[in-house]
Amino acid sequence: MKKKALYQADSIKVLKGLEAVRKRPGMYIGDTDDGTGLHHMIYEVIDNSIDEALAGYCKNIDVRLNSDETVTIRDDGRGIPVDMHKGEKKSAAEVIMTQLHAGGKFDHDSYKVSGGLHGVGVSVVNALSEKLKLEINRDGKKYFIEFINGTAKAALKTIGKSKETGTEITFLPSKEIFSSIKFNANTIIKRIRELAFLNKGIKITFNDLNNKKEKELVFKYDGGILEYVEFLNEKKEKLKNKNGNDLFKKAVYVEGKKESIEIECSLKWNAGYIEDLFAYTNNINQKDGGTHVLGFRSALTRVINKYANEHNLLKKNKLAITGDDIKEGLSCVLSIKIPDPKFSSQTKDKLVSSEVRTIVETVINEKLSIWFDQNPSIARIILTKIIQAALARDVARKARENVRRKGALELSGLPGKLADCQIGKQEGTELFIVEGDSAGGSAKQGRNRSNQAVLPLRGKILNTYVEELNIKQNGNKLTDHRTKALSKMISSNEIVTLINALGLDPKSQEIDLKDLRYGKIIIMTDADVDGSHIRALLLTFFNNKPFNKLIEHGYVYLAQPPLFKINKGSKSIYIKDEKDLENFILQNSKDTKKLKKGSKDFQKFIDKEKSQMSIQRFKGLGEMNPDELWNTTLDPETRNLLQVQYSKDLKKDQSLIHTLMGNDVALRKDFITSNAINVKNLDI
Ligand code: 0RA
Repeated sequence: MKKKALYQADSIKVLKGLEAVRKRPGMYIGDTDDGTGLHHMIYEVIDNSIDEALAGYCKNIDVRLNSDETVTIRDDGRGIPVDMHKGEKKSAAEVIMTQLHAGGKFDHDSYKVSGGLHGVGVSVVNALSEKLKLEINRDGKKYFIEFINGTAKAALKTIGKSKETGTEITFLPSKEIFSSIKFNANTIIKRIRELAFLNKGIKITFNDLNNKKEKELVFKYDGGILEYVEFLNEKKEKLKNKNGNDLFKKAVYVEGKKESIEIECSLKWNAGYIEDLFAYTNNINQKDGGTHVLGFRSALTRVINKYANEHNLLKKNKLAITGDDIKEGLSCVLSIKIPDPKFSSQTKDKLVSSEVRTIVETVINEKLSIWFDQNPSIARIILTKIIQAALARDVARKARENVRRKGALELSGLPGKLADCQIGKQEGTELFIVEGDSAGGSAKQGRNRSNQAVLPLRGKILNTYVEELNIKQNGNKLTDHRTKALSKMISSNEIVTLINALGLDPKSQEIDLKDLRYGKIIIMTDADVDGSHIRALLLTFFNNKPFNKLIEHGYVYLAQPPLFKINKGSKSIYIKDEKDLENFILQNSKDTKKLKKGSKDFQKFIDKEKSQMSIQRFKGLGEMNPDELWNTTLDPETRNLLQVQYSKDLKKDQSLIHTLMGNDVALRKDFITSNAINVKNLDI
């Protein structure tokens, strides 16, 4: 292509670019109806001056609202370049003001960190201005160029001499674009103050010529974000030291740079409970945080926990400090500057650049650790506040869990419904785990309400036996086994209800015996095969970790409800099982013949005596009336409890449980066949 053709092609591109901006201004500058876009016009120009300042060439920025609806932004930077652009026959200044994203072409030695909310450049401001005047002081001269709706009225010209350097832009926002062009001074002041905090040392002044009463406002903070944190804390109640003075003479301030990411962070705690955290990337606030905030939080939590551990501050409280504890009363400003940030959306409300997280975490971790080590007396007071928060949270959590547990038990449609006892402590209280609702009903009525609780379970509970894994194959055998058993247990509503009733946490790996709500856990099932099965299932559950601790410490018992009732005149005698019945018959018969137990004659004799007596065989606990149940099974004075204990041969115990409850059916069949000889009465 020839030079001329190239020039025309470029001109067309330029026109198209600014046309696109005017067609969809919202996409470039923000909402044109609610004022955000209008104010971004000012911020876009200021951001360019800030970039000049960050590059080290500018110290002062002046912002002025004029009485003719225009606004002027002036800086003492290098001034926008004025040299003729080769090929285009236009000054660099004109190109910068009329081409989208042209700024970078003329400035290779620094990256733009501010770049405005939309990072679009001053050309967008020009495109959306009815009128824009640009004055440049550079190379000893004063230059001038004026634009109408984005198009230069004439080429850049020299209008005088100048000893200074800098840029001054005055613009009138287009009434065709914006619903209103009235600026809000307070909105601008807020942003200017924020920028002054975020960029230490830069002086930004504000003048509103529409408000005669208001004098010039000057914002300059040599302490930068440290002063920002002090400002945030001004009206808050101070955290005090021993002498009653503000604990922090100065907020904590740390900074560092790693892999072209600059990180600055300042923070201090006040006496309140609210967190005030402001995160910025390239001077833009992320109200939804992002990777920089995540990195900061993990570093802070790590530093605080490390300090607490190194100074033995947690031991006696048995606590872990969480991020939530640290947050209380924390005011913090986190500001990073990074070449090419990635945000989750156009509005830049959340930073997503993933590399930022670890870099921020590393820098903050290192610098904050040093600060804590160098300020032990302040650190101790901060830690005291945080540990108090952790303690309060722990108490609140326990209370909440209590309420939740109670609520679940009282309101739930879960199969088991606990009838609790009145005494609220472990000592002297008992929980009866009862099979079925009818037995549960008798037990609830017959018990001593003050110290005996009843939890009826409906039918067979889940078999929670989990096969032992092969030890040699799997190094993680123990943990695997535990998680499997635990998830199996938690999958059953009945079992979760039981665990809750015991006062324990179904998901916990360890049991604190102090949490246990009852001193005795008594399994009370019918004296038939179903009852035995349910008892076996319950014991299988109690044999699982961590609940086996309850067996080991002797908390688990078996009730011994009678199987027979013999009416003798007006008296009733209760008899536990078949064997006791035989003994009873033998003792009470007038016939004192010596017969060999198990012989045919012996059996005949027993059967004869039985038929002469009034014997009732209980088919279940539900058949007993509440009084009978109290007298035979519940009353501590007369009942006979069996304590569940492991034998001396733990391996043998576990192998028996494996045989009875495991997956190996053949093994179980063998066991039953070889033990069947001992079974005389099978009630099916
Ligand atoms: C492009 C290149 C250079 C400076 C600027 C733009 C610049 C733009 C604005 C807008 C408002 N104030 C500004 N100040 C500077 C670098 C110039 C050089 O290398 O000398």
